[in-house]
Parts: sequence; structure tokens; C-alpha cells
Amino acid sequence: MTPNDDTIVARATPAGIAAIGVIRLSGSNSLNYLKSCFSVSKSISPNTICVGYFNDPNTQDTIDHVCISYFKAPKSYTGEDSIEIYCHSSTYVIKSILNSFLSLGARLANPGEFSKRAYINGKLSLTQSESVIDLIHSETKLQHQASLNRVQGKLFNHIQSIRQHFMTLLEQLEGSIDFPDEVPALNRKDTTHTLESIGTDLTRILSLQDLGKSITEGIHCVLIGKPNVGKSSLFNALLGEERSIVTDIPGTTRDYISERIHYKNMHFHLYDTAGLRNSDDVIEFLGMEKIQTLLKSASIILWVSDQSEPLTQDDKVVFDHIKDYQNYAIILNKSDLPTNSSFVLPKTSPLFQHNCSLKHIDSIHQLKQLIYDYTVSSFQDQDLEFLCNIRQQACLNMLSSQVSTLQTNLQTEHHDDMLAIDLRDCIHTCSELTGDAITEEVLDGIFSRFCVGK
Ligand SMILES: Nc1nc2c(ncn2[C@@H]2O[C@H](COP(=O)(O)OP(=O)(O)OP(=O)(O)O)[C@@H](O)[C@H]2O)c(=O)[nH]1
Ligand SMILES: [Mg+2]
Repeated sequence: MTPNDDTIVARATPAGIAAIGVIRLSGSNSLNYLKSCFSVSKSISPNTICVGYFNDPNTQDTIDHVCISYFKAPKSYTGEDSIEIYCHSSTYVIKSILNSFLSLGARLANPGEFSKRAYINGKLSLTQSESVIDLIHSETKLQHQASLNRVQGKLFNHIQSIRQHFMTLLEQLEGSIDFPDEVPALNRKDTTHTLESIGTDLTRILSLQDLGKSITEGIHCVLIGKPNVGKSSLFNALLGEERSIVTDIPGTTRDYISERIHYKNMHFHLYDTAGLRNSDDVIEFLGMEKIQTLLKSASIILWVSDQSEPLTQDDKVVFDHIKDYQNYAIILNKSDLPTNSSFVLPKTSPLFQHNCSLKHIDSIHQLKQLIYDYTVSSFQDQDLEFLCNIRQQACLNMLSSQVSTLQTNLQTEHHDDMLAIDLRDCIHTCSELTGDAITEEVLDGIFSRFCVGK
């Protein structure tokens, strides 16, 4: 894949009035173009900041007083000669500077083209380039940490070392096929052990991806229960505002409401739902269908019950909806009131059980922490290093199944030539993951997700 030879330009900061706007230029003509527009008393040397006037190259009219920095190839983000111009961020100034470069022969960059050039010039691996976009879009500290790890290439290095194991095995296998007198045959028992540990490692990385999904999308937390147990009140208390209507009339909430809260570096999507009960009411039936869909995508389900009342048939209706899920917790609500002697829970194995009351604010804080504990904090910091995007996950899944095929074939006395084909498949998938074997079409798809100027 050869880089384009033209010089590209784009604004790197968003449109709108601000103190400073940044324009980026990359390509072999960057410095020449700059010299046609920038007047400065000293010469422009790499990796320093120069202050001077930016003039229209055609009329010589001054456009702005700017700072520039010049990054000489290959020591730049793209690996090409690059310039950054820090100007005042007025629409007119930015447009005029862009037009100046366009009139000299530069071209407007496509979304992600700077990063694509960085990848093509070997400055970033593909996994790193893909992570740059996640880094730009990160909203929470955890999202930021996960994408930063990937920009630093930890996943890339890990896959490279797995690829190296396959390469070593392939070298020995092929050597033993071509030069049986000099290279010993592959020890199938040792190889099976190596593959077992690679397989376990891949399974672990794949199992971490749920955390990645939670970090990117937020934790989905669904409140469910029969009418009047205090779901909406709890929803409001967790949210810290009176968002959902609360009354003492059962059936107050008719459709679900969702709001987002931020707690300890994570986004949580809270869902307050309509009270479930045996009913012929069409609206309630439709509400129930929606709740079932919500439950399927929930990270955690909170079954809210009122421990000051007897457990009723309606509570059992609710329990029937959640009993097959592994991720539900039981909230024994209204704990400021005495526990009813007929409140007897069915035999259950919830994630946790928690006494809660609107009147005891501590119990609300504790609930937030419990939700966090059971959804996020069981993961270790180092797990964040292995979070992947969808494309990378597809490659990891493929690799995992190729490794188990190889393991089976090793044990079933497959011919060495066939094993070599299996090993090459594994090596190819590793290369696809890291970006060493990737088609132009996939590449365009990846970089088109970027913003212009990155
Ligand atoms: N004593 C006490 N009352 C509560 C508590 N939480 C809620 N309530 C009361 O319980 C009643 C019902 O509260 P809601 O929050 O509307 O209950 P819900 O489960 O959303 O009810 P539906 O929307 O009808 O399904 C209201 O009168 C609340 O004030 C609590 O912790 N203690
Ligand atoms: Mg309600």
C-alpha cells in the first residue's frame, strides 16, 4: 500500500468561535506551501514554535497572527513533513487559511486520512490507529484508559507474541518436512501444551470484551417489580432528581423511562419500568413486552419488592420473568417500615440482596456501590489493555476457533502438511488483527470512522 504523494490539509479543531483553532497540513509540499504564506524573521526549524503573520499567498493580505510548528519527516504523526498552524478560531480566519493552502495545490483531507497515512508509513499499528478514534470519543476515565492502552500498542504487542509462537512452530514443521534428517519432527505433545495455553489466553481476552461493551455503552440497569413497591422513587433517588412520577396509586408508571448517571468513571443507564402484574390491560401487556426486551440487554436487573407487605401473586409474576437470568439482585424496599411476616421470598440465588429505603439515604449510596461492584470492579486494571473493537473481536473469535481446530488435528494424527496449512491460517488471522494483512477496503472502512483532521 503506497501513500498518496499529495499534501493534505484540514482543520483539526471543531468549527465555532474559540480562542484557538488548529489547522494541519501533511505531505511533501507542506513546508513549501507554508513558506508562501508565512512571514517570519528567522528560518523555520523542525520541532520549534514560530510566531509570525499568515498572509494570503495571492494578495499578500495579512489573515492572522499565528504560531506554527513544523514536524520534519519521519518524526511526525503521519511520518510525512507536517505543519500545524495555531490561529484565532474565527470562521473567516480558518476558511481563509484553508483556501490559501488549497490555492497553492493542497487537497482537503478525507476523514481519518492523517491517521491512515500514519498507519501506511508505519507510525501506528492498525490496532493503535483504531484506538485513536476511541480515544477521541472517550467520555469517561475508564473509556479513556482503555483506548489509551490500545494506542500504546499493548494488544498489538500481545498478538505479535502469539503470532511469533505460531511462526516458530511453522518454521520447525516446514523444516522437518523439507529436511527430515536435520530438523526433528514437531513434538506433538509439547505443541498441544503451547496451543492449550494460547487458547486459554484467547478465551480470557474474549471474555473481557463484555467489560469493553460496558465501558463504551454504559451499564444497563433495569428496575423491575410489581406496582407500588417504590421503583420510580428509587429511580429518582439514584438519579438525584424527581424525573419519574411517584404516587401511591398502583400502576402509575405505564411505560419505561431511561436516564443516564455517571458513577465512579462509568456511565449507568437506569430504566424505571411499569409495575408488572397479572392483567388484561392492553397497555400493560405492551409494557411487559418492552420490559422483556430490556431484560435481555440488561447488565444488571434490580427486582424491587416491598418488604412491608406480604409477598403476593404479582411478585411471583415478576419473579417468573427474571428467574432464568443470572444477573438479578433483590431490593427489599421500604425498609423504614417493619417487615411483614408474610413476606417470604422464593428460593433464589441473586447477585446480592439489599435493604433499601428512601428515608435512609445511606442505603441508596450503598446500592449504587453494589451495582458498581457487581458490574465493573471485578475487572482488573490490566484487563483494560485487551479491549477490542468489533473487527478485532471477530479476528480473535476466528483465531480461537482456528487454534482449537489445530489442537484437534494435532491429536488426530493429521499429516504435517495439513498442520502447516492450519498454522498459516492462524498466522494470517494474527496479521489481520494487527493490520499486517488487511485489504484496502477494510482499511477505508476503518479510517472513514475518524473525523476530518485526524
Ligand atoms: N415508607 C416508604 N414509602 C416509599 C418508599 N419508596 C416509595 N414509597 C412510597 O410508595 C408509593 C409508590 O411509590 P412509586 O415510586 O410510585 O412506586 P412504583 O413501584 O414506581 O409504582 P408503579 O409505577 O405504580 O409501578 C409512593 O407513595 C411512595 O412515596 C420507601 O422507601 N419508604
Ligand atoms: Mg412507577
